[in-house]
Order: sequence, then C-alpha cells, then structure tokens
Amino acid sequence: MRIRRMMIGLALASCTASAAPAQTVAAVETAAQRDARMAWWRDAQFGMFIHWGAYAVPAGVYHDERVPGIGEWIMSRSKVPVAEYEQFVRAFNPVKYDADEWVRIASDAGMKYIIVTSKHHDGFAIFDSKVSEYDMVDASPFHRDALKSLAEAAHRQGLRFGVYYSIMDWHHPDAQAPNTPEYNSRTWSNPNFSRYVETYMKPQLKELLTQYPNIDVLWFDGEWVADWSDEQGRALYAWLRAIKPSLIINNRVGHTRQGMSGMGQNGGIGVGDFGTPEQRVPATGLPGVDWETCMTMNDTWGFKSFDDGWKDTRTLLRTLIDVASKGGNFLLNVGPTAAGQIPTESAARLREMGQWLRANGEAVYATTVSPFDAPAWGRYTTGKGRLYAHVFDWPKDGQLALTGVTIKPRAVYLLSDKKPLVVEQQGDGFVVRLPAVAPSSIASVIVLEGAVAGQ
Ligand code: FHN
Repeated sequence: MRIRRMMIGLALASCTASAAPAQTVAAVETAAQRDARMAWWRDAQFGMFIHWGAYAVPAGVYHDERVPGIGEWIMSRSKVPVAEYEQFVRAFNPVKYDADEWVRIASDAGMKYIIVTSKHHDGFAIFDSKVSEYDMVDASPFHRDALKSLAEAAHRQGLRFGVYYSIMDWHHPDAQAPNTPEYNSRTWSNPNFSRYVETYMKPQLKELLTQYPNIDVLWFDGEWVADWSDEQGRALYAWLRAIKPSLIINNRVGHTRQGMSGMGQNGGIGVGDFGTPEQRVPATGLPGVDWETCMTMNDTWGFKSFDDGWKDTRTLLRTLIDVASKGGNFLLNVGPTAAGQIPTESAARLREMGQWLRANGEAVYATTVSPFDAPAWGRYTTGKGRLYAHVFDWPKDGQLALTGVTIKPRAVYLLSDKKPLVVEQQGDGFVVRLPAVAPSSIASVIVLEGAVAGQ
C-alpha cells in the first residue's frame, strides 16, 4: 500500500448538500480507517476514464463546421439550443456497444478500474434515472441502461468501477440551461439551483449508489459554477459517505478551482479524498495527499471524428511511470463513438501498454513515491521492499549511475530476465553495468534490492 497519508476529520453526517457544515452523527474516520478505505485505489495505479454521451453523435461537427476544442463541449462552444441538442440524444443509438469488450480492453491494458461519465455537463444520463426522462433508457432509441451493463461487466472481470457526475448541468432549467447561449459561467447564478440540487442531483446520486451496488468512486466535475461552494461540497461528501461508507470521492466535490486560470491546475485538494490534476503531471507530485492525473490520448475527452493528435504508446507509458514515481494514479481517457466503440487508435495503444505492463507491472502497481529525485535517464519507483529503476535512455557506455542512491544494493537484476547485474562503487555513488541492448525501447526496469534504508 502506498504511504500517502493525509490527516482527515470526516464527519459522516445526515444533512442537505445546500446546508452549512455537516452535523456529525457518526465517528470521525481514523487515519487507519482511511488507509483501509483507500488501499485498493492506491494500489491500482492505472485506470480507464470513459467520456461517452450524446456529444459523440455530432462528434465535433455542427452544421457541417468542424468545431474547435474538446468534443463534449460542443453544446456550449457552438451555442446549441437545448431543444436542438436533444436531437443528438434522440439519434444516440450505440448498437455496437459491448460492455464486456470495453472492460476487456481496459483489463488487457493493465487498468484496474474504470470511471465512466454517468452525466456530463450536457445533462444527459447514460443510466436509467427515475427522476428524469433525459437518460439513455427513456430518451434515446437504444432504450438500454449502458451504465448498468458496464458496472456488471467490470464486476465480472474483477475491475473496480466508478462514475463521473457533473454538478454543472446545461439541460436542467434550475441549473445552467437558462444561461444561454454559452451555458458555462463562473459568475452566473440560478436562484433555483438548490431545487436542482435537492430534487434532481442528489436523487440521481442516490440512484447511482443504490441501483449500482459496485460503484466504488464518485468523480465530480463542473464544480466551478457560482452556485456551488466548498461548504456544499463538504456536506455532499458526508451525505454520500453516509449512504456508502466505503466510497472514494474526488476533490471536485468542492468548489475546487477558483478562476479560469485555476482550471485543471489544482494545488491542495480541498474537499474530498484525492486531487485531480488534469492533462498534466505535477512536477513533484502532490506531497502528502492522494492524487490522480487524468489525461486524454488525443486532444479531446468525448469522441471527435477528426481529432488525430494521438500521443504515442511510449509517451503514455512513460507518463504512467512518471505519475507512479511521484505517488499518483493515472486515469487515461477513451472517448467511444456514437455507435459504441472504443476508437481503434485508443485500443491499439492500450494493447501495447498492456504488453509492457504484463512484463513490468511489478514496478508500477502498488508502488509509492520514489525516495529519490527523478534521474536524468528515467524514473525510480519503490514498493514491495524494492527500488525499481525505469531506464528510458539506455546509457551508451553501458554504465547506469544510480543517482541519489547512497546504500549499495545487495542484489541488482533486470526485471525481464532476472539475471544478476554487477554493481560497483564509483566516487560517492554506484553504477550498474548493463548489457549492450536495452530490453525495452520504452522503459527497461532494473530491480534494486536493499538500496533504500529499511528495505
Ligand atoms: O469540462 C470538463 C471536461 O469536459 C472533461 O470532462 C474534464 C475531465 O477531467 N473535466 C472538465 C474540465 O476540468
């Protein structure tokens, strides 16, 4: 288990999300209880983010024009009137959707959990909600609960499962729908927002937690609206944990990001269990707190037919290793098509990541923040009583300087073949003699036993 402790005084409470601080009705969670609750998540290290909704229908094109920016924002970017956007919902018929196939792709990639958009900013839910007709079962020709089948498939294949939920809602009249034509705002306020919270958002969240028993994570977003505050976030957090004590909730349950410049640049995590740096890996991680970098594979979260800014597999894997070396999790996004398929470009990259992780996963899963700064040649991770050197740039002279290491390791070997390597003192430090050819062009892992005090 990773050692990323954070003192937290959690009040499990019965309260309303719009009320001021929660009233304590149960004991405060101890550090040990919190560690136990977070254990699976800390060890998981790598998850799949899925952005899927009616925005996959226009796929970035509106009135024959290619719309710049991220695909799931098309309603706001193109100022699509609510009634017109509803046509996308009515056309959303993912006949090729196969939940088991999606989970298989995630599992083969070495991902240990899935977070799917239950409702994005456009307000359309991909689960069967009884408080709304604006969902996949009632409003789209598919008439099936995609979230249910995905939750069940994840459970069957042994992956953890969580849902994204947007507090901002461009479709609900008591939320941001009247703020036309752009919907999104940090300052615009709806006097009826608390009615949306009490009669729509909270009932939907309760449906999610009660109808889908294996939801392990609630991943909030769209928390920057003017009508949402940290106090409301704290109360909502407590209310949700009272419904499901084992639940893990991200920091965007609070009003995390102040001002547009703060977008995705979260520092301290504020409310919630883990921080959510977006599209970036913090230079030195987020010391002392749990965190998870979420990232796209190309330049959009929701599917766009013409976005081909794909990162290559090497970049994606090295990002995963970088995140692990700094003590975080990596939530890598796919944006399935309106027909219900994960793009082939995403699936190919995930397959290759899985191949590397099947050989080297020991150096990634259940590891914790490296005790040493990142060396010039790659990254260190640590776990299972070992230090792992992930060599990105294989030294041409065959000598790897163990930058930062002050204790001579008692055993050194390549993870790929377990054959011992020679380690020698050189000046103040140590070097490992390497074979001429790197076992991997992405990252070759060298295991160092006994290089860290206490290991
Ligand atoms: O606006 C969203 C965006 O569409 C996407 O869902 C990302 C994922 O973290 N979050 C928001 C911006 O922070």
